[in-house]
Amino acid sequence: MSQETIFTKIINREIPADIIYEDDLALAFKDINPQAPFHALIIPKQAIATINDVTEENSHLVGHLYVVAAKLAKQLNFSDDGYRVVMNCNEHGGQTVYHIHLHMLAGKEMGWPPY
Ligand code: IU
Repeated sequence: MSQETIFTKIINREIPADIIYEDDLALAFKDINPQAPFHALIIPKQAIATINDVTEENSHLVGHLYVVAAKLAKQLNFSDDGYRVVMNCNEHGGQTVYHIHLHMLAGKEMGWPPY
């Protein structure tokens, strides 16, 4: 399942976002409701609705999101202190936008468990 969401509009520059990274496969932008001093979303340009829709064919896109996270962490100097990446799935996971996105949170020590 892949439907157009507000993230497709961000990819197509139809609505504004604070974009911090882009390549052929992915885009990263600041979350409008940050939950940490640094909170960005890293998304594939191809719309994949949820983790349930990840397949052998599109899994390289998911792996690529982590490559982007590692690049951003290096660029922004979060690599050593650490950071959190998380992807929510469906209602119990807390997903609200049905275009997969890796939350990248940094700039403070996180708690665990996350509820
Ligand atoms: P979730 O894992 O699906 O709940 O995350 C959706 C995130 O998208 C959430 O943190 C929102 O603040 C964020 N977001 C955004 O950055 N820009 C938007 O236009 C919309 C949601 I709608």
